[in-house]
Amino acid sequence: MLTELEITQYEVFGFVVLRGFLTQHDIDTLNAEFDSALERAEATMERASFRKQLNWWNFKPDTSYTASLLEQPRFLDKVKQLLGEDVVASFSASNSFSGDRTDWHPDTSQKNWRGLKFGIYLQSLDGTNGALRLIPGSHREPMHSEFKRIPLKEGFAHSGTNLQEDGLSVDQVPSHIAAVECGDVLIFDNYAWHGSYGGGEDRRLITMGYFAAPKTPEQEDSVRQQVEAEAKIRDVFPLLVRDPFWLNNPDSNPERAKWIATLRKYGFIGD
Ligand SMILES: O=C(O)CCC(=O)C(=O)O
Repeated sequence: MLTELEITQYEVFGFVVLRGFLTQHDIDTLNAEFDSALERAEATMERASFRKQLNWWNFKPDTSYTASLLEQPRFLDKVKQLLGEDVVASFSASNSFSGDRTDWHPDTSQKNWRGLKFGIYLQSLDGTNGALRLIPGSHREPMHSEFKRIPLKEGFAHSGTNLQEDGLSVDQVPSHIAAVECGDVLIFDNYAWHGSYGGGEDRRLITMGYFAAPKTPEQEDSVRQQVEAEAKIRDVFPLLVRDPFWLNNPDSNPERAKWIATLRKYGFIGD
């Protein structure tokens, strides 16, 4: 379980780092599955943009351990502490970055959305080689929207940025550098602005996305808009797919069955 201090950090800063969270078995298995899926991704698509990013979802049989983290209580219990009991797991993704930067962006600016992401880097990182940078407090207004006033030099998938040739480059923006050892796990709010700088070849990141099940019409709208956002990003990254292997739920996991029903209801999964 998260401590009171960890919950407070997440609430106030918009992120928290859990140190030494993974076992060596986790790290070895995640890397082995990553190797096999990376080969498929390299054969399927080009690395996108200056990020030189490959991005796929872990719902095929050869990444089943990675996907199973979504359901493991050591992750899920924490999500429930932060978002409430009724949550939905939306994706388990892997990223290989070979660019030296990721532009500043939040995962969403969609109003009435409540969601978070786990970030698992499969190597130790600091400010010199691509650790995630976050702007503390940018998950909340007014900072979240105020940040859009800053002219930025680089942009990729997020439309809400003020892109200008002479804007700030990633490393010129004041931020917290979330240095990690392999085995640490980050949790960050989907509204938090983040980026990275200094990365090398094949910098590996596994992410897991969860959101609070919508309770009001406004929240339902925001979830539907997220479906549209997901479809747009899939145009760039065609391997962001919920494979039938995961949807078939062979072990009849009750949490997964509930998530799939909600994902289907809002249109994340077609018929
Ligand atoms: O590590 C990076 O370069 C960026 C990761 C990121 O933007 C994300 O997971 O949303």
